[in-house]
Amino acid sequence: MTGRQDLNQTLTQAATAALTRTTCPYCGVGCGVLAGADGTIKGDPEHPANFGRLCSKGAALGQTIDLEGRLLSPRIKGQDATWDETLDLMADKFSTAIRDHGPDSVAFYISGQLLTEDYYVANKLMKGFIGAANIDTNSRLCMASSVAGHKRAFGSDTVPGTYADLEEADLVVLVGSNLAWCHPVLHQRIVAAKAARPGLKVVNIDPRKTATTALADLHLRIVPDGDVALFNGLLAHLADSGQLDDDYLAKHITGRRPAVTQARLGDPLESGLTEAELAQFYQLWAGSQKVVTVYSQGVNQSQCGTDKVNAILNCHLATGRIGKPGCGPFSVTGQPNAMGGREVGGLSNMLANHLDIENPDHRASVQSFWQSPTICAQPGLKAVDLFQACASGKIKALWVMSTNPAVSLPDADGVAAAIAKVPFVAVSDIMARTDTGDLADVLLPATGWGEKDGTVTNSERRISRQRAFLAAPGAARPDWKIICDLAARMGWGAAFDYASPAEVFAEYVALSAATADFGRDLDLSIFADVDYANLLPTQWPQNSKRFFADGGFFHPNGKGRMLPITAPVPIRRAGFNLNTGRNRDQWHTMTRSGKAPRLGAHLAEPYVEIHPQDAQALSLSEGDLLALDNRFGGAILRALITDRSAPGQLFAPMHWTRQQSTGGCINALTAPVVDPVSGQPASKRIPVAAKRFDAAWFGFAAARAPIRPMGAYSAVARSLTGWQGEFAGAEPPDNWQALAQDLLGLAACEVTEMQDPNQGQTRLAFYQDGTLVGLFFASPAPVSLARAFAISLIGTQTPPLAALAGRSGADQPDPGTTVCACLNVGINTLRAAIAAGAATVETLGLATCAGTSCGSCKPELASLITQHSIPMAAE
Ligand SMILES: Nc1nc2c(c(=O)[nH]1)N[C@H]1C(S)=C(S)[C@@H](COP(=O)(O)OP(=O)(O)OC[C@H]3O[C@@H](n4cnc5c(=O)[nH]c(N)nc54)[C@H](O)[C@@H]3O)O[C@H]1N2
Ligand SMILES: Nc1nc2c(c(=O)[nH]1)N[C@H]1C(S)=C(S)[C@@H](COP(=O)(O)OP(=O)(O)OC[C@H]3O[C@@H](n4cnc5c(=O)[nH]c(N)nc54)[C@H](O)[C@@H]3O)O[C@H]1N2
Ligand code: SF4
Ligand SMILES: [Mo]
Repeated sequence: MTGRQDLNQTLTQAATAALTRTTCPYCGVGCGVLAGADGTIKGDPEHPANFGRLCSKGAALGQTIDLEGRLLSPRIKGQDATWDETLDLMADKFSTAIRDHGPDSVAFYISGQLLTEDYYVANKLMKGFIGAANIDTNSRLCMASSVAGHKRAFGSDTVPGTYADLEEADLVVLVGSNLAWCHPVLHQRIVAAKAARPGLKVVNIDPRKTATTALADLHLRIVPDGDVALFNGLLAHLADSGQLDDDYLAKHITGRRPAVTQARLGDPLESGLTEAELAQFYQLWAGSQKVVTVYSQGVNQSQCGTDKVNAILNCHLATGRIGKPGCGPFSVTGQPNAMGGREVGGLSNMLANHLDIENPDHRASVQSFWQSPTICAQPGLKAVDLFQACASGKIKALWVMSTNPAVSLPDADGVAAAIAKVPFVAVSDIMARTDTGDLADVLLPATGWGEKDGTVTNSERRISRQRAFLAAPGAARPDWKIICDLAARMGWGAAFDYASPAEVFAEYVALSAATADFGRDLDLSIFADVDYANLLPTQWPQNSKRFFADGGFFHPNGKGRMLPITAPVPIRRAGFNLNTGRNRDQWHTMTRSGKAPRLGAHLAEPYVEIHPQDAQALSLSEGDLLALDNRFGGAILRALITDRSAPGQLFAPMHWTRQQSTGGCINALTAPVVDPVSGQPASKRIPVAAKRFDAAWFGFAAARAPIRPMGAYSAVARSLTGWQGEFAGAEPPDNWQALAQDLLGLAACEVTEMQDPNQGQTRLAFYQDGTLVGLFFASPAPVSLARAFAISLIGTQTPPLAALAGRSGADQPDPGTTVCACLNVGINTLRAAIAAGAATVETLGLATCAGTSCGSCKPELASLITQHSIPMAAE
């Protein structure tokens, strides 16, 4: 660990020895974690989300809390500055823009990774004091369609489900969700429930086979956006076969007739499924009293995302399968505080505490509670429009907090250019270098996970505490504090004079009490006078209360609404469709998870899955690179030839940025096309052209010091001994040694070079004082090499001949690419154990220990056993 150890010497022995009860900062499952300043991380056995379990990302948190790469001081134009200088400058820029161009000329773009307290004050500052609503969040890219769908059906953004419902259900339908990789602990809860009660059936609806598919009794490989046709078909079937709940419908629901009529007009075969598959699904659904439909980005991130949500909700409303144990639609949230951000009103079309901007009574009530000089009168710009307003010069001052839009928004290169055009840009982050931070005038160092205090709300409306167990490093401040410090300089100190996040939370709870007369779902009375320091994970409105089992919807008439939904016209066009999503062991733009070598070891390179037929048509072999492009931009990715997606369908992860790669940033290709209702970008359906990248050479490097991404194709990652990198170029360099030294940042060192003229291979070993500090292998074909072995030599005194052999001796078998990240078990070790007779995940675990810690790799162990090839970009 860099720096942190020195810092911690100042902490008392007792403080470092004790474990702090906190919450994981990654996904919306919201697992309880016991954490120590020495990097100890354990699952909290008492947390009701995980009961002690953690996934690979949670388990590796201890590897991400070092200070390497951290932003430790405010910076103005790249120079360290004091907080006073920085905040004065910011206040001046924001106040001047507001004075000269009006409150709509400034914007905040924030994040579902902020804590509720940070989110609450950011929203209060923009909507109540600046007086505009140009505050949007990355939840626009994530949950907006669910929010809009809930509001249309329920009259409020209410998630009625609980995790226990998944265990109690007869049927769990996973739509557009790779739960095994993205909500692993929730997935494991279903796995355990299914093992205990094999009658529990699982259906997976996804155009692609994923790790989640392994659990499913039925995989429905629909065409992209085939969801509406499918759920409309289901509704029509349920209606036609007399399976609707007439009593529930009569008492609690409006819109039955038009919804059913519209559903009957659709053609379920447009889902891309066969009659037999449809019949099987309908029968399972109709025959299961307890059905939970879990849905995620395959639903939300679509041009018809909100309609998909309502097509699903229609089926649950029509059958009364909602709000009862084991029943309900369940939109699982992505980020740790996606739900909390929605609660405080962090989106540009919400006010605060689930109140509406458009409602004058709501506005007046919030303004009077805040005693604010103004209140926004209309919704602000949604994320994609907000960055277009940056490009057009309308936004004069922009503040980005805890998100990386230059990577994660569609048309990422266009967004980067738009940010660069804004006259004044401030970025709050924990890291010194991000693709967005690189474009900022001012960088504000925030305290990160483990250093900050506050609350988060998980997918099942459970509010848990994040607690600090590390001192704030350098000059870093908590986000809520930075926001309040700026508000004070803009003249609103009294309204932002909080001594602690506990005071912010208390105000948030008090606002919900003050606006209780509006009868919204968000009732936080259970948190009034709560002991914040010792707050236990608690669901609102009451731990056991259920929404909607007996009606009680939030439309003015108290009823829920079914909506007539029309399936989109199927698009048939030439060329490839690029689908995007996530990897098991990386988190978004990798600023944190990318620091953990054992996480990087799972999939160390940006890759694209392509069907064997398409690969053949493009003359692609395993290990080749594929160049994608369209009118927005281009990407170069390692081809992973697999039948997981259908021909014509490609899949690439969203994680790689310009910091770790050239050519890996996938959103360079995404069109800024959004769902018209929610404004959520359609990140899963990108038309691209694809062709083989004609590389003159491929390279692999391992080094002790950071490796720089450069050239036509490169991808760098942390390794167990330092760094590793993959490269390719269209032209061979004049001088391999100079190129390698440049890539590896090595000036003074001894070099050994080996040439294999027959195969055109070049191998270089770099030494400093007899220690191997860098290895570089280049070849005209994809480099075939035991990478884990090469990496293991860095930092040792291995002589050049052995180091450049490129494979291990018989006494040191090469473990191969990591599959089990927790216990560092490689693919070769697993294959050997399988060859020796390990025929189940359990016996493989006994033989190799793989899968016996967090269990996130179990689906891959199973697929290795069933002879499926494993998704390794580079083995
Ligand atoms: N490991 C890991 N876990 C994470 C995250 C992470 O970065 N890494 N991020 C978190 C966040 S913020 C989020 S939002 C969640 C996202 O969690 P998920 O939504 O589960 O993840 P994705 O991989 O984005 O997309 C899920 C699936 O949607 C499918 N899909 C694409 N198009 C369609 C379609 O038209 N219909 C259907 N039915 N499916 C389709 C894709 O093939 C993909 O398998 O994960 C959270 N958890
Ligand atoms: N193509 C494609 N694009 C997508 C998606 C997809 O599926 N496909 N998914 C979308 C979704 S669902 C999401 S949620 C987004 C996520 O996209 P982003 O939000 O852009 O991704 P992150 O890497 O999580 O960015 C968080 C940033 O906050 C910083 N940070 C961490 N902790 C703190 C803190 O405590 N305070 C501050 N101030 N900063 C902190 C991190 O270093 C990092 O730079 O991506 C979206 N983009
Ligand atoms: S499932 Fe994994 S990433 Fe999600 S909260 Fe739990 S430990 Fe963290
Ligand atoms: Mo997300």
